[in-house]
Amino acid sequence: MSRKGAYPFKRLEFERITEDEQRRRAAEFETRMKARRTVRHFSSRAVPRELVEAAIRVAGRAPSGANQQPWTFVLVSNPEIKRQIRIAAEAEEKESYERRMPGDWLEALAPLGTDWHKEFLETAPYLIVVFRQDYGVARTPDGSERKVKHYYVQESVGIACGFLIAALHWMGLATLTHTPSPMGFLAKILNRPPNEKPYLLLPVGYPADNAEVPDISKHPLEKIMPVVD
Ligand code: IYR
Repeated sequence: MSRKGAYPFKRLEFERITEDEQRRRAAEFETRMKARRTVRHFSSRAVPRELVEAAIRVAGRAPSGANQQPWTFVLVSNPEIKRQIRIAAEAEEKESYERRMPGDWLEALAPLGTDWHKEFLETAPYLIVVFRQDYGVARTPDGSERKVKHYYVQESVGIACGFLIAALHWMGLATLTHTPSPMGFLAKILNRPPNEKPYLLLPVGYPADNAEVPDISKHPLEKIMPVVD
């Protein structure tokens, strides 16, 4: 039976491990992931670029709707571009904090101590600016461009960002999930095509020596996992 345009299928490679090894890995991963914190105070200490590239390769392995991989990870280390991003982000954030955000939003954020100052956008050695591709662009044989519908874009890019953040943490790097609002300026500064919309701005680096984080907790399993046996 042949299906039009179908991929050839191959045997799944699946590593079988003992239950002891599964438990060991579960505990190791959980211990490491429990230690992940969003960091807002970065050191300017350089990060080997190969580490960030490895993490982005991992993100690019994420599952996506129809395997369309509707993401672009722009890697920024150029100080002048980081500066432009900081200036534009702070202008938007200042407006948001002082005028746009309703009282209940400001109240929800107050315990975290955030404000419109975004020094980390210049201090962190790398910014990964994640774009979602709302549609693809294919070239037709006559050389013109055709829009290709993408499916489950938000979900796919969200999953890829989860992979990215976990990979960076696993390799000993700190991240901040930053969403300056609105973020249209990122597409302009980074010269992205019209099918790409900013999704997440991820400063990457080492925490500053004196970095502090709010003493928050996460919901226990019982609260997030109702069981249906
Ligand atoms: N984008 C703003 C506000 C902000 C919003 C939420 I929801 C947060 O969890 C944290 C901050 C900022 O980055 O400050």
